[in-house]
Amino acid sequence: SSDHLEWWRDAKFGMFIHWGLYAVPAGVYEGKQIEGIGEWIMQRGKIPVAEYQGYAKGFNPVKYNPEAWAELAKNAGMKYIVITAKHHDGFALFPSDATEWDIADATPYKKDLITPLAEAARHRGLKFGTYYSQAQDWTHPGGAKAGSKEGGGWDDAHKGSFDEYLKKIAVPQTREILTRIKPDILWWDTPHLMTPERAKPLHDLIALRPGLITNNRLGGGYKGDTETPEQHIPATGIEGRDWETCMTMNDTWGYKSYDDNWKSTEVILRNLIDIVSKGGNYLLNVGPTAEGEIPEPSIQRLQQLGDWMKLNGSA
Ligand code: FUL
Repeated sequence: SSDHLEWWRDAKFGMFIHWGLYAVPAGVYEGKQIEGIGEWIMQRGKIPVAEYQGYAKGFNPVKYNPEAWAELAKNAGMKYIVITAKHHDGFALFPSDATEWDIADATPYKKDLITPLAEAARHRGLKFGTYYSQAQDWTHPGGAKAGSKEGGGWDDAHKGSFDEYLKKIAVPQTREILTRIKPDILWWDTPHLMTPERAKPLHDLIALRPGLITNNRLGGGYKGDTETPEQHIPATGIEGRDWETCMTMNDTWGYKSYDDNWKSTEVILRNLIDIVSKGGNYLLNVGPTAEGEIPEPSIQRLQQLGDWMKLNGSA
């Protein structure tokens, strides 16, 4: 049954949050601006694992205010939030028993970043989702790396078995997320090296959360509930499938200090109207800083969207 999608179909508009250690270098490595999306800086800059791990010591988001983030989303007319619980750098923003490469063990901040946001969202009647990079992991041995063969990478520390990585990291962490954070949405990503056999143990965990909505990025032939066009709007929607276009407000998901290529509020609003008129959802991204602040240009745009919503009776 697809009844569990009812709230999601009504929701139309959500906030995507790409937050992680990549906000520390914020697009600059060894004094050079690294091209491309900010959360890929480790791969783009071929940063050695030990060196990248050093960013954890500089990740102390003392200005993090989950209540304010949830309030910002709510006032913009958004009905759900999806945040990176672990992106491709392998770093968990929640305390994980499967690794020391997490907020609790590797940073001066030490406290869970995910559950407080889940609570702040739910307190306001918003649904809550977690993004989880199940295949790519550029820190734990054996994790997949786009552009590298199985077991390969740019650092000897990467060597290892992908199957072992799945067993020791991806499966236990997915279980932790589903049993402790209890999200309404699980947003898989980049299914490199995934096969039906490798995807099945992850897919089987979905049963731990009745009603969980998953996307089409697990791999191994699993289609999930939703299609996920990225940075584009399908010309005529997607026939016979639920879908959600995810988009950035500038040119990066993760924070980059010098990306000022902001879309105007008008463009963002037109995208929302275009998507909703074609039957899709719009998952609009913000990339907070390492101190825990959503960039001011994003806040402004979200507030202006909220003003429009109020004028038009939708928030
Ligand atoms: C992509 C990822 O590789 C990007 O970093 C980002 O998370 C985007 C939403 O999905 O495939």
